Amino acid sequence: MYGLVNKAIEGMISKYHGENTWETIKQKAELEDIDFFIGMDAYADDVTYRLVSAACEVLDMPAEELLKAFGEYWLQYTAEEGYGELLASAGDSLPKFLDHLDNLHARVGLSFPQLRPPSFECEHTSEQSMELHYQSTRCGLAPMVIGLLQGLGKRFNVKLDVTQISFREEGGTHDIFSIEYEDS
Ligand code: 1MF
Repeated sequence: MYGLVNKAIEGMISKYHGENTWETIKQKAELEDIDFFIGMDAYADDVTYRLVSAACEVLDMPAEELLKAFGEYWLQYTAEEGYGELLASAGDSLPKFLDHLDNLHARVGLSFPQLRPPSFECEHTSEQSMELHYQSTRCGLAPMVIGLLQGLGKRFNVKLDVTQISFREEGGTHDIFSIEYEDS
């Protein structure tokens, strides 16, 4: 994944647990030789997975919880680190944003061809509900999507309820989330 993702993990851990904890985690992930991540460089996915699993061990947190927190953090982080306009251009409401996510990734992918964007497809079931189909080349990131959705709820000031109704891990073709939302 692009280094931006690893930088965001570093940002979240340093902010909430301090620099020393970050150094411990980096060492546990056997990444001590990397002085810093470069946002626009593509890294092996393995680097990110190792960081997540080392962080879970050091912080004594289940991976789902850490990934959820990271999903929420990602929106804040990218908004502040130069992608504010990109996010703003995807839409000014939860359903619009989700409808335009593939388009957002396509735009990033034009400049950064090593992007392996996930795909999000909305099936709008009412004014305030949808089923969201998430397809990714990567495994295990559904909890991060739940965090991303919670983060979008905060961004648009919308209360939402997310339930995962299909699990790729359990033999589903892909992950599906049922989302109910309400303007605040
Ligand atoms: O392949 C990748 O490197 C990659 C990196 C980040 C693919 C996707 C993403 C973003 N995505 C991460 C979780 C899903 C991963 C997967 O299933 O394979 C989050 C998608 C998302 C969902 C809901 C709401 C917002 C979301 O993201 C918005 C977004 C998406 C991409 C970027 C920024 C915001 C982005 C911008 C620049 C990038 C890489 C990603 O690369 C750079 C970095 C620095 C300088 C130049 C290019």
